Amino acid sequence: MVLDNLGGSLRNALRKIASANKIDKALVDEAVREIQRALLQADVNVKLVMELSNKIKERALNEKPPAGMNPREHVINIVYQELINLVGKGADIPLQKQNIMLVGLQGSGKTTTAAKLATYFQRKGLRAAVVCADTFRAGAYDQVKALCERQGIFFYGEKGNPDAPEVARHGLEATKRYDVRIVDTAGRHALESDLIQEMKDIHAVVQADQKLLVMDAALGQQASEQARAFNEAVQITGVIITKLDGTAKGGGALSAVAETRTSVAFIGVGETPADLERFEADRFISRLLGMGDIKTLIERAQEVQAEEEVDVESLMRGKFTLKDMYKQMEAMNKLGPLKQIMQMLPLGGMGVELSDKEFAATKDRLDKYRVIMDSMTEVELEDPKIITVSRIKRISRGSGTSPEMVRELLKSHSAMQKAIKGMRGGAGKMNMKRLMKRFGPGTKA
Ligand SMILES: Nc1nc2c(ncn2[C@@H]2O[C@H](COP(=O)(O)OP(=O)(O)O)[C@@H](O)[C@H]2O)c(=O)[nH]1
Ligand SMILES: [Mg+2]
Repeated sequence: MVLDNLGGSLRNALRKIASANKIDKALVDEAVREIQRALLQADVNVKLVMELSNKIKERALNEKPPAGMNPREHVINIVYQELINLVGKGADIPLQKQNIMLVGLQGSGKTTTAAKLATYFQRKGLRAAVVCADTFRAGAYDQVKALCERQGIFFYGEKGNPDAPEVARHGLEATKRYDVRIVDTAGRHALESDLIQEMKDIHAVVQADQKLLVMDAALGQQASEQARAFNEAVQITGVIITKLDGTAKGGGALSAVAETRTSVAFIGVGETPADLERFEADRFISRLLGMGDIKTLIERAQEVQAEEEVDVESLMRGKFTLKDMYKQMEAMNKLGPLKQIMQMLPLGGMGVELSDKEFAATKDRLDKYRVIMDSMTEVELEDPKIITVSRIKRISRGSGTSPEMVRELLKSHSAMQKAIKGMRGGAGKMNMKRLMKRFGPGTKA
């Protein structure tokens, strides 16, 4: 979708954090600078950008990562959370009987949105109708008529009557039987006092439960002024940002929402009545960052990491058996479906990303190891040192692999075992991924 540029630049900043060896002030400053640049280019208001940057810096440098989250994931999570705070929680539009009034400048997408909203509520099982209270623009009535008739939506309008509040009153009477009544109003090319007065007059008649400001995503800094004016006139209860399917930047409208302390209710993502989406901050930001559902990813990463970390001291006291190694490799491979996070988080902090090929190779290797290990006795699995040349032959024959494969498995094991033994007692925990990467076959040690 839109905001492609913004998303791209933000992703770059996150990737920088993800591939950092160490999270320190210099790195956070650099990443925040990049985020700032991205947001400013997308027309997000300077003041908001500064507030966001300060919060990210402050939290990234002072907050301790929660258990199970490494410092990189922690900082990425902070950026994600603060971006969600910036766009705010979505406005709550309940599925119930209500009157909705749409306000906004001409061309912002009110009439199109009226038909979209009616369609939305009808799909949810509510009876919806549109009242055309735009008596300003010549073609307004015909546009509503065409849009609604195509969708089988009941609409009311009076061609030729210039009294907008009166048309609104008649319209409400004519649509009494409907659950959700959507009143479409006129706009002007600019904010003018007669427009504001008209909004107030219509509002006095309609007494709408929801007063939604429709704003074009292409609006830059002037979005805030508009939002303030409409908010003062009718106390808007939410914002609909339209044309987010285009090349618009969206940041102006988002800033207006933040500044007027309202929230986004829906986003328009196309010209047809189906192109309306409920706005959910976390989904919106996840999508912007191209991470699918980042929350799930971070949760999964935490789980996997917990499994990966082995207690080195107990390993040094006890034995590191072939089974232990297999378990570790299996844990590592669980990350497989989480390709997205793998792309972001370099393995074991070594700045090495696993390619598709390497993934497939690890999976292959795991499958082979499983077969080989199935052909070993319990004693051999517990203490691979006893595996002699003749045993290797037997195991390779039994598993339908080659003696080389068996030797490769044993070599990996002994390399990892040595590394573990070589660790000082104080190490506590270590990251197995790093070891796997270094000592796994097929990679240069
Ligand atoms: N691409 C796109 N076009 C939209 C969207 N919403 C409205 N439009 C177009 O914007 C133009 C103005 O819309 P309209 O509903 O007449 O605006 P109004 O003057 O506020 O009633 C029309 O050509 C619509 O088709 C949207 O979400 N995406
Ligand atoms: Mg209109």
